[in-house]
Amino acid sequence: LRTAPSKFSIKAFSAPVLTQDDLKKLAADKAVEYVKSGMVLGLGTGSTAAFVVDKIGALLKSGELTDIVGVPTSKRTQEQAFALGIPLSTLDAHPHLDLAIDGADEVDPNLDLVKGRGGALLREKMVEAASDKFVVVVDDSKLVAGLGGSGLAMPVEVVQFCWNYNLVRLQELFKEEGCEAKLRLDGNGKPYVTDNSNYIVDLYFKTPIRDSGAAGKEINAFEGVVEHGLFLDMATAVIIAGGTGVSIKTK
Ligand code: ABF
Repeated sequence: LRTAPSKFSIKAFSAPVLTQDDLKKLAADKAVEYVKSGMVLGLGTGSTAAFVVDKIGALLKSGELTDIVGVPTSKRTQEQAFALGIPLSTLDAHPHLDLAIDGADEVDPNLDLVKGRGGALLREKMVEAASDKFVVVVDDSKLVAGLGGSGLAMPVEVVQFCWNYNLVRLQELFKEEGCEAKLRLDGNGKPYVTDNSNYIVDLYFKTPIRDSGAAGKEINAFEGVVEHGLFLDMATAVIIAGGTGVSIKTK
């Protein structure tokens, strides 16, 4: 009997295990395919959006993209983009954006979102609402059946003045969902202060929000509430990276 040459032997192998960061990067790379030279771009915040900003910086450096203007959604992103040499602007100078790409904390089957666990919800909402297209990049851990259903926070940005007054009102508003409202703290146990010098009240629900459209309006009707983390009817497409690959959901 002759044995087959080793180059024809069959070797058992296992598929590489993708980390959460690998998945985020896969989604980010896919989203950057939507970016074309000459665009005014909303630059998101968070670990997934940071991969997008890195990639745009690299493509500008290699010359594959030219003439890009970025509008950052946080001071963090502004610093990252500046360091990468991405030309930056503001909504004042560019009130109309071609495309925004950002992460999310929860995505429901209607492509409605919870955002803002990274603390940048106000600027994110302003920039993304001003964009023709808003592409969301997530790994599949962010998918939920109903918003507020992950057991993690739904943030509300409030003015510092009498923040506890609004915390109590918000908790009361969602008492049927078993809401617990907490002031967000920073790493030193002090109130977390947003880029806009406000505080954040995080809402934790025992059951998903029943009517997120009504909830968003009721939250914003509270004097002293600046913005909430429900991003409803805003996403054009959601790019989801999971163990089986990347999928794109559109409305
Ligand atoms: C931003 O970053 C936020 O709106 C959201 O809170 C967060 C998601 O972060 P990550 O991509 O790190 O999970 O997009």
